[in-house]
Amino acid sequence: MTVRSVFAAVDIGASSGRVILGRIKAADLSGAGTGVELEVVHRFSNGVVEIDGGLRWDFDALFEEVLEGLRAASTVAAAQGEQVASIGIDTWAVDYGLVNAAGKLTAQPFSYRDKRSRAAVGPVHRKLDPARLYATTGLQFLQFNTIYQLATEPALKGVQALLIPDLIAFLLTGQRRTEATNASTTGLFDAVAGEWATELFTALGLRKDLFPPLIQPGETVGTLLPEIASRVGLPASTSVVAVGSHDTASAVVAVPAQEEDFAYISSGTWSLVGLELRHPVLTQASREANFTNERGVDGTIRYLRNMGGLWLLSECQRTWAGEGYRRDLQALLQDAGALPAGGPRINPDDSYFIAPDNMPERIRAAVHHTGELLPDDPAAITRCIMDSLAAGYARAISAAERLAERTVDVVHVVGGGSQNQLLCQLTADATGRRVVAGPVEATALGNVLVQARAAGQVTGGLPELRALVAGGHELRVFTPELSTL
Ligand code: ADP
Ligand code: LRH
Repeated sequence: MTVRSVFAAVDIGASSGRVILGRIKAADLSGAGTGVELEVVHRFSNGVVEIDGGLRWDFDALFEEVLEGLRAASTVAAAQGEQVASIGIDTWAVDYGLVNAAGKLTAQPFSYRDKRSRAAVGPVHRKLDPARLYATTGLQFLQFNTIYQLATEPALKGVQALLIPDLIAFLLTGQRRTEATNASTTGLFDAVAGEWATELFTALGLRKDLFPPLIQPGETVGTLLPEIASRVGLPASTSVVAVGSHDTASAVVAVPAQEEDFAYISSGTWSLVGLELRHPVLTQASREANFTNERGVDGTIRYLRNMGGLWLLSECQRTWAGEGYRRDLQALLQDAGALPAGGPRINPDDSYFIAPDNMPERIRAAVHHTGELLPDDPAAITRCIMDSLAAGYARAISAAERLAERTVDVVHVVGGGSQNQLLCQLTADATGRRVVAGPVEATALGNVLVQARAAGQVTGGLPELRALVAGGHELRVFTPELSTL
């Protein structure tokens, strides 16, 4: 009997993580894939925690969840006569852990939400002019880009920096690599050459081997360490395959676009809003508009803006729950949708909203600052967030079209936020474009597809991978409402 090969995707976002088994559905035994089936085998929550006076990730706890998820994947696969062929890992970008020569993590990794990197921006820019940084890296300025975080480290001697997915892969396999799509978010990566920008390391006095060598999506990182294999119940020959380890890179792989020119919004804690290009746009106008040129799978460029996202809402929900407010998300969105259009707005990208706590008050204060009033009412605050996000998306998509000299008439929304019908409709209204929402689990799908292609179960480039997603998942279409155009 042939044992069917399936793929384990470890996908950890800033708000939650999951381990998912992905199966490629084939038309017949020899036929090409016709779709991807996902089965969530383990879910866990994530969030920043205060440790040793800083906002960090509880990485040790996350790694235990990864092991539990892989154990579940092995059990579920075995029960169905299947074998986990490989494991792919993706998480949020930018953050890293420091690992010493003995392979031990020196501390729990800082979160990009910790304020320490803000003070490092000035000193970094005194060594490297921001215009030169952009011309090389094409990276949007964000105060928490890895380059600024590294400048706060008291000691980098004798340690290596591993981005979060690379750190997980290292603990599973003992192999140290830096996956290229995530490397492109560090501020130390050359957007044109697709290599480390070694001159930037020199200018900042950083060792050139501070990060391990690059690896491309689809290449094998290594096989499981024997002690890990026995803990999770998988053969030690199981490989960890590099995927678009930046979650946004994996999500963009699974945007179910059928047309060549499309915009996407990867909607979760953040909103990643932009286009897929063949070449970076490194112009002064692009820098001024704060667009990023992150690397995508297959050498593509994710030309996008990292904008405020559903963090604004989830933080409000956390505050309201603490105050005893009990309406669930769907009811809250319904109340917000019933309010009239044209209410007050905030700039969701303001760095004022990066830190946690007191979000409803901060949003109200930001509105008051513009001379308007926002009542202390969850529905009104939710509506303000939704209107502000939709207006921001419309601005970003128009700017991307202008800067990249492209035109799009469809906007794909993927990720957890694709379930937010109010936001999808407001986005259609604000952009004047058709919005196609789904799939929710685009990131895990992109992760699985890159593994499946590496294993030869699917073939082709991104259009072929996307066709598998478009054919097999329920998508919802929102058309602009004329009254609000
Ligand atoms: P991340 O990967 O950044 O952790 P996700 O892609 O998982 O984020 O998206 C999480 C967000 O999706 C939540 O903050 C929430 O606002 C939104 N969301 C999740 N489920 C639903 C739902 N059923 N309806 C509307 N919005 C939802
Ligand atoms: C989304 C994301 C985004 C980054 C941010 C730090 O999860 O990876 O693309 O900019 O987190």
